[in-house]
Amino acid sequence: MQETADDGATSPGRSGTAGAAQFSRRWAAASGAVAAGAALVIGELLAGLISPSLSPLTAVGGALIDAVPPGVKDWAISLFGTADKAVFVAGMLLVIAAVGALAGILEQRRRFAGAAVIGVFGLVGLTAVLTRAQLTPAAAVVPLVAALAGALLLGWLSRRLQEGLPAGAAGTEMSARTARTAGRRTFLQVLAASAGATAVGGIVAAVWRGAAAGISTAREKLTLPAPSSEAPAIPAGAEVSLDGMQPLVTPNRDFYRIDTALIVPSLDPESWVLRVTGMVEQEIELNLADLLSKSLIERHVTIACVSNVVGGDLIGNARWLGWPVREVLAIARPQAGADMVLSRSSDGWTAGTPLEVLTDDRDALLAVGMNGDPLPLEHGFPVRMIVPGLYGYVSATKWLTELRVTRFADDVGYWTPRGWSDRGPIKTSSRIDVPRTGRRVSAGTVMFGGVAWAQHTGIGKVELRVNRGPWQAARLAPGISLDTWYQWQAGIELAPGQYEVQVRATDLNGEPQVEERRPVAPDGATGFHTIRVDVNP
Ligand SMILES: Nc1nc2c(c(=O)[nH]1)N[C@H]1C(S)=C(S)[C@@H](COP(=O)(O)O)O[C@H]1N2
Ligand SMILES: [Mo]
Repeated sequence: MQETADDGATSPGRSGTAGAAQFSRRWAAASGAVAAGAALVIGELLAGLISPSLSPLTAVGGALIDAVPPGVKDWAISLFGTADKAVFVAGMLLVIAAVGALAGILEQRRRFAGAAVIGVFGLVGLTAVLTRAQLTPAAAVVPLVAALAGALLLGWLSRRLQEGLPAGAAGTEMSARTARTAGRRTFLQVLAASAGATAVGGIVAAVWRGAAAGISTAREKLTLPAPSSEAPAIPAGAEVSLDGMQPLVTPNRDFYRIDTALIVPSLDPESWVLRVTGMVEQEIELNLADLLSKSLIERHVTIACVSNVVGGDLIGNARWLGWPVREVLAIARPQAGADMVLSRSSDGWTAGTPLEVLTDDRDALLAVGMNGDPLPLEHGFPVRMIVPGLYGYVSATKWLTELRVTRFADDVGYWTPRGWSDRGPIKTSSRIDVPRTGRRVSAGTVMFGGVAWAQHTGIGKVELRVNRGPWQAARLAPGISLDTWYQWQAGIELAPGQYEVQVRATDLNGEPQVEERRPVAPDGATGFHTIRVDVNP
């Protein structure tokens, strides 16, 4: 290949120019490959944290696999057997390294040219992510952040490299040479450190993502049995048709996620066991096959987070498939004096649930299914608890591994010593979803809509008031069950002007929700959801 004039050869006649050019091109390519690799690794690690079921690499890989004609796939499988995926991923990594090397060389020629190539690389990742079924906002952020990080690293490496080149060091011949030597040394050190960090990060990402991928595959292969008792049918009219309402049953991918897990636990369904221990006559060990062979029931239950502020969205409604907790406890036979079940997850997180809530007639479940699918990894695969009427922090243990029958006097759940109450019944509450606060609407009959919940008691009525005037009844849609939220709507005549609108729910025992505004700690927020509406003439 011919040396080009602008490649480190800006001072013709200076000795060592050709050598510097070669030094430059080779190390520019290396810088680019390292920067692209770093972007990839950052993307995979970040995805592991905020978007476990969809990373840029798996998205691009998935999109490519979907795009490849079936014949080619069969050919690849016949050629590489079960190693086809490994070969495919290795091929993708080679292409990424080659594109990175090119970006490195371009960046040396013209500042930002290589960064632009890495940007395009990020856009390819983003496009792939946007086409995948598991798409979430977090998943779309990952390729952008990764590409930005890669581009910054490339720019930085490339500037360090420049400082090691003849043109980069001015001054007398001697001092320039010393500066160049120092510059090269710095560059090589920085490059080696980046490459090392990328390699270590890559190994971590590969092991971690590999485990998650294996569990994802196991999850996809799992077929859940049909329930012996189906969820009650959703009554006609339960879902209010008003633009801007949330779906009555929350799709899995839109379901709020709250947990302390930095890394989503990957539990192998093959080796998963649940132990029932503590104050019981009979300790029990149960694997997933045992659990799936029981007669499972399916129920709609609305779960909520104690940290949900008034008007907040840390609440969701799903159809859960599982085995009633009371049945496993009936086999274990709790001893007299026990009043709490401390459920523990694989990562050590715990929740303390009153024993009576797990043994009464409500359908507290060892849940394996969510809206017809096995639990998503981030929602507790393979098994979690779902308890109607209690906040998640005292009941909804994900990645469940142990039920320890004990006493409130002897044990505490994870959040109790951290400023939260040991009991967490969900407080009756309501929310206005339509119109959104601050929204402009037209004068006349303004349509309002939203949800109200009082799990396991049920909602009796929902009312609205305008500018603290008299309460007016909203039309309450039929609920799916006492354990779910109810939708409501109301049309209110409003002349042009600005209004404050509030909502209040009353449960089926006639108990209205608490008016006093209280924060989420220690046992759940109270107060009326209040919105501002601007009515146009
Ligand atoms: N293992 C584990 N389970 C957990 C938690 C947790 O931090 N770790 N958080 C709980 C809390 S506070 C809530 S509100 C619910 C949320 O469940 P979701 O993420 O499926 O919506 O999970 C509960 N189960
Ligand atoms: Mo929560």
